[in-house]
Amino acid sequence: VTPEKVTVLCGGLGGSRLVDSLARAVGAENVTAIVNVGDDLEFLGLRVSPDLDTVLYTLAGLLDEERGWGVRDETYSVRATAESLGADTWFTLGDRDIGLHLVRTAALRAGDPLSTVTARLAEQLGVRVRLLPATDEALRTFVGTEAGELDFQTWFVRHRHADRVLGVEYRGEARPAPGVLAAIEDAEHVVIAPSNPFVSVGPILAVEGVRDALSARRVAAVSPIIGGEAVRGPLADMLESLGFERSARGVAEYYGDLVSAFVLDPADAAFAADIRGAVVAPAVMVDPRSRAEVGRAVLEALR
Ligand code: FO1
Repeated sequence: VTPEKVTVLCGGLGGSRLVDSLARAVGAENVTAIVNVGDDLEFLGLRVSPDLDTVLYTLAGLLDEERGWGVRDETYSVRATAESLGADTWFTLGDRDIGLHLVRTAALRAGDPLSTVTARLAEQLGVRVRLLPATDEALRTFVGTEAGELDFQTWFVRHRHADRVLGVEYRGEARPAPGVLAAIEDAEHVVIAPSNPFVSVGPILAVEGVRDALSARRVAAVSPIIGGEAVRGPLADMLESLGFERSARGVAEYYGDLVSAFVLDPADAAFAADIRGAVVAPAVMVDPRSRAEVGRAVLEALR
């Protein structure tokens, strides 16, 4: 039997849960995740890739599930020292997490591309899903707000995403990382994870050649909105402020022709008639035990 190869476009928490669920359904070695890097930042000299790390930590069983980012059982000695020395520590880095950022930052400074560094980190953590940053180049997400334009993490963490988002922009001429386009072209199934379309999936779609590669494939998206609300994060408000309906239908409208199957939670079954390729299946993956089931349902919808 030929195993089914699946490629997933994803951001952090929602994305990592779908990747985990698909890995449970078809085997980790058959799953490739193309991950957003538009949220990446340099903080206290360290290069942090929050979405890559959320996927890594989820698959390695290390994620702080309650918070949805970082490592569980963390300590914060480094942060306390930095603060006592006058550093501004608005972005929280735990000691264990910092260990990973040190290794990544050193390798990048030595000239290794992010994709190579990520593959090595995955191997060290025993993660068998193939993780590809969407690009090895600098692609950064900025949001336009009434308080002016802010880089993603300043808006999201420092301002606690309180400012209404009036526009989103991806900066940088980013070419796809090695393997990204082939992973879209060669997979049996291509899935857009239930991640924020504007700030998690949008930056991946902005990478050169990705939209074209996708438009040659049948692509399925899993709704990040359940019953009119995001499982977590500011997506529902963003849909509204960016001119879309605050619903799964609003997300389907954003993707438009790019997507030919759209997985909706039973709570949103009423929208099915208005959405091209709508498939109703349970989409909640908070509980790790229910995840294999969601992965199987998504694949069933695609077959
Ligand atoms: N989110 C927060 O709300 N506050 C933080 O201090 C914070 C630190 C942080 C450190 C490492 C990391 O991988 C993620 C971190 N996040 C934090 C989450 C992150 O800002 C967002 O969840 C993602 O970028 C959105 O996908």
